[in-house]
Amino acid sequence: MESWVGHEVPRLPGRGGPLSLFDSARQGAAPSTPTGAGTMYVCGITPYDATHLGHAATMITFDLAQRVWRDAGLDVTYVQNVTDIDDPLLERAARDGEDWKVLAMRETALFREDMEALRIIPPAHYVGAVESIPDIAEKVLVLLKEGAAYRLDDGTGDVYFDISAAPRFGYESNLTREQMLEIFPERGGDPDRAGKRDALDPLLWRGAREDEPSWPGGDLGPGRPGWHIECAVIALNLLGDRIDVQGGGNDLLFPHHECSAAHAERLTGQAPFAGHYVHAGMIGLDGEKMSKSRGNLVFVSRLRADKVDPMAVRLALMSGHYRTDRSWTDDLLTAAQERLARWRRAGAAPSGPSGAAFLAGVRERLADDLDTPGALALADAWADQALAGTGDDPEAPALFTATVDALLGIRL
Ligand code: 5CA
Ligand code: ZN
Repeated sequence: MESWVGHEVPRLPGRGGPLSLFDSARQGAAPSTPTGAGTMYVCGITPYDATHLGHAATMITFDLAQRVWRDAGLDVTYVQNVTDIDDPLLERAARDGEDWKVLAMRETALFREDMEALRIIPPAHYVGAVESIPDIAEKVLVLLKEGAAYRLDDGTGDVYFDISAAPRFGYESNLTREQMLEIFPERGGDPDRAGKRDALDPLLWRGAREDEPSWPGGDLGPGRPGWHIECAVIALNLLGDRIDVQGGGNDLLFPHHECSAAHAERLTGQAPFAGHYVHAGMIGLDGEKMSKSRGNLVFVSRLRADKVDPMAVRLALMSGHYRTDRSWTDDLLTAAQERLARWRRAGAAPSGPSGAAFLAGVRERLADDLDTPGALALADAWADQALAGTGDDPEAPALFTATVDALLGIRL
């Protein structure tokens, strides 16, 4: 499907270094791209509600990764999905008496606008689950034929993945079976479904139900795809058998990314599916995770309608480290608005301290697992000095402005 419109990214002098990223599988940081190209797949929205600040923070995280890779001279291919058919979408549409397709189209359009306003570099491929159904059905059939999947014999046509076909199962999330069993039903899993071989086996294909949309699945029979196979197939088709980064919020650590990796690895015979599994922290409100089910959401579009500068929203979300679960507060936004105004004044100063040193410092901070608090502190220090009239580099304000634009995505 259509992506959103990007902005020009200023070219900076020289090159940044390799990006070290925390990988959930290794439980430690490691260089993210050994080769001259970078491939990244990020789990996008299920479009049954507007983009909230949690979605925005996760998208900003992977936007930063893409910016750092590009600055290091890498050729980047970034893919993001839209889960435009799944239970939550159908449930919301039914609750509101709306056509699920109309709901998905409207919220996806709003997401695109939000991403543009936040200056997120668009993915090369923005892909819906629905448009991927023929590819997904084909891969589910392969898993069935190879004995890695099985059909329930209750007449539903539902097909499950057999996790015993994934000997490494658990390597990505590093959870015990007890922990997995606890989390699985909270995140869409159905451990108690009768007829499953293992309680943790995930759904690959849901056979057609009378009151639900379905698509022809060839030899699979009509139905619709499971969630984890959606992301595995889209990533494999567009990025190849091994990707550098599989990204999303830390709510996807298990079962989503564990199962996607298990599906992909079984299909390709290669492991690991991703060089890095990267997880952004949850954004909460007043100490609780921001989520549709809790209803404690702050929407990007609401802030935009209230004339809040999207650059201040972006700065506020970057003031904490991406891996930290953190809360959105009014104070955070106010501080970001003040910081943005100060940076703008500093960027318009006649001179400042060395722009080259500032650029090198920001590159170094971001290459270290996207240390945005460190990068923002360097920009604050540079701005303080420029506004105090210390530093006599007349080129520095322009380089300061270009650096925060290219590397932090903040347009002054
Ligand atoms: N469509 C699936 C992924 S394939 C999904 O999780 N959709 S979502 O709309 O629930 O979330 C979209 C992205 O935002 C995911 O990467 C998710 O991990 C992330 N996300 C959701 N809630 C939050 C939050 N409160 N804070 C940070 N990131 C979040
Ligand atoms: Zn996903």
